[in-house]
Amino acid sequence: MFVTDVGNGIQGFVGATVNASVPASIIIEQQPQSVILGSPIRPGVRIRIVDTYGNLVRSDNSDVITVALGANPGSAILTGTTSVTVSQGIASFDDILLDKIGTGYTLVVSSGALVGATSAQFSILAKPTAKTLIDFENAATWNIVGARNPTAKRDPSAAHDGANGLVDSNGTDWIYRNDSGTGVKAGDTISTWLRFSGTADGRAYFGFGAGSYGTYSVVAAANSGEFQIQLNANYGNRVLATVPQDFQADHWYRLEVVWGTDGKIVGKLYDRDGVTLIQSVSAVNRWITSGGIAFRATGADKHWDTVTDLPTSPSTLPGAMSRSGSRGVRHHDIQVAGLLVADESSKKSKVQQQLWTSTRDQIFMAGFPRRGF
Ligand SMILES: [Ca+2]
Ligand SMILES: [Ca+2]
Repeated sequence: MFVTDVGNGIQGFVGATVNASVPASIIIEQQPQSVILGSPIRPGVRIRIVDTYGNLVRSDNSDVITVALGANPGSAILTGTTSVTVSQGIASFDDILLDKIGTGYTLVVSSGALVGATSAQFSILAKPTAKTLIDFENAATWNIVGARNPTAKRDPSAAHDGANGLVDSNGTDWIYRNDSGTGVKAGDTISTWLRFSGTADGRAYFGFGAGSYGTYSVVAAANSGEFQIQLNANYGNRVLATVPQDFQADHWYRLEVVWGTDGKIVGKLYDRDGVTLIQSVSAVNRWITSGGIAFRATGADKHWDTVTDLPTSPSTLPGAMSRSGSRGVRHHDIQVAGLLVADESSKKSKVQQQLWTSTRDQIFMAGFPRRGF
């Protein structure tokens, strides 16, 4: 060590062996961090036993450290493993949990005659709550891509919650909304309800991050027995990931998308109870970071209802960044007054002939709905 004798003006290096003395006090090495209600405090609170000179007492394998609440503004109860025996002078509390939200909590660590310590302040934060983006209870304005008219309508037969849901019938039409209040972004968890009506055939596309440039989607592909994540750039089809999965008719499923800020996208298929996980599929892609909600259906009617969005951590998420425009696409987004025109089966073939203007580039025509509601 480098020593200075100030009085005599001498400096120099000397060899020294520092042997820790007896345990004297507890130091909090890893302070408690603010967490969301229900989560244990992570990383775990870590303490060290030091002697009167502040040296770690490595020889201490016996002192039992207890952690308790100090300041308790939320009248919380502390649970988890609150007493830990030190190992080489160190102890960690890895599963302690507070049961109430609050700001300005502190922890106090103690052990017999040792001088204890009080932690820095931390908070228990309210759980973010899922926000309903679309419930199909009221008329809304949708953009239509890929068809002159949408084959979709708002209808009580498709209600999972409330009085109405979306019946999306077979067609090349994608419908999407990206108006205020329907935006989602990387970092969010997005959910919706899906039912194959009558026959589990065709494909049901649930788009997220949708805009004029295209969308991502999770696809319940009953026709091929797959559950997929797709990148629908310009509303084309590119499979990013797929797993085998069969679907039942007249059976509600909940589709969930866990869209990571790192570009990892996990699509989850839950059973009709909304919590039993049936299947999941994941991919990594960073082409879109935010946008709206989209739907498409092929085959028999698909019923959709109740789109919710749960921000993972609202305070830490980056601001919304939308991909704007895209090259080589000549489509217009027509604002439909009201929700959507109803499909009339007799007109399907005629309407479909008016669709794709270019197969190679998948250039789209905008829809011109004749009526809305
Ligand atoms: Ca509804
Ligand atoms: Ca349709």
